[in-house]
Amino acid sequence: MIRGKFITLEGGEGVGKTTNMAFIKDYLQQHDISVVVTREPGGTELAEKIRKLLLDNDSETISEQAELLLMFAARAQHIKHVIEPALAHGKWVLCDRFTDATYAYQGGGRNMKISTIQWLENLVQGTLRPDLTLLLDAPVDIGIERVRKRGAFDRFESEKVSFFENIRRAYLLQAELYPERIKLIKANQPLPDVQRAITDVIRVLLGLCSLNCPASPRHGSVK
Ligand code: Z5A
Repeated sequence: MIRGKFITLEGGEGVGKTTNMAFIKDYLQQHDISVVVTREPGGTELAEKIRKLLLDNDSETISEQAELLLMFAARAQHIKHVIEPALAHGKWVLCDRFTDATYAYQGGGRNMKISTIQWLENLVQGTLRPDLTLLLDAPVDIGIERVRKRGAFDRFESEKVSFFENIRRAYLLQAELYPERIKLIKANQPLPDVQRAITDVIRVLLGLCSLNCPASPRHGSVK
């Protein structure tokens, strides 16, 4: 059995991750790929309970260390019960956020030590890393405005603008560190253009296009 591919979607608030998950799933299915769609924190019964603890606004103050450990506790469960079994059965896994979000939110946003995050990443994931990460990037004010229209804010969404600026910077640094894996998609363009840029990247992973025929320059969105 050929192992499946692991694709993650990343980015700050309101950049369009949820919107584009459905699009990518449909695109892969059109190419006869069996896809498991999931998210972090979450993806299993226990991990979804941890998600609720992390996002709820009304619980006691969660310390930065507890937040980091809860993220990885949920991830350990998710990997063991959903991600690894699916990949081992040849399915592709499409996940809304993964460990790059930890580097961005807990590292960039909460100032947790990167070496601690790396240590936990190695402990919990072993050698598991995404095959492809699509990083949807837009200026912070655009994402916040989109989320604001939606109404009630969760615990993360209630943070100050500087928190989100730090997260964006941390995400862009991840993209610089791992250019082979993380592909930057400009998310502040009309949705059809975002989706064309996403398709261009996924076509390479599908082997429909070689690395020598990247996205056409008019999209200007693929590193
Ligand atoms: N978190 C963490 O701290 N550490 C970790 O390790 C992990 C996560 C894994 C989970 O929330 C929270 O957990 C998250 C980080 C933290 N922080 N927060 N908040 P989440 O996964 O639900 O993340 P989110 O950022 O809150 O999701 P979101 O607000 O739903 O954003 P989105 O999924 O990227 O956007 P969307 O719902 O697809 O789109 C937002 C709106 O914009 C919607 O009305 C769309 O129709 C519209 N949209 C989308 N694209 C476009 C374009 N191109 N043009 C115009 N309008 C658009």
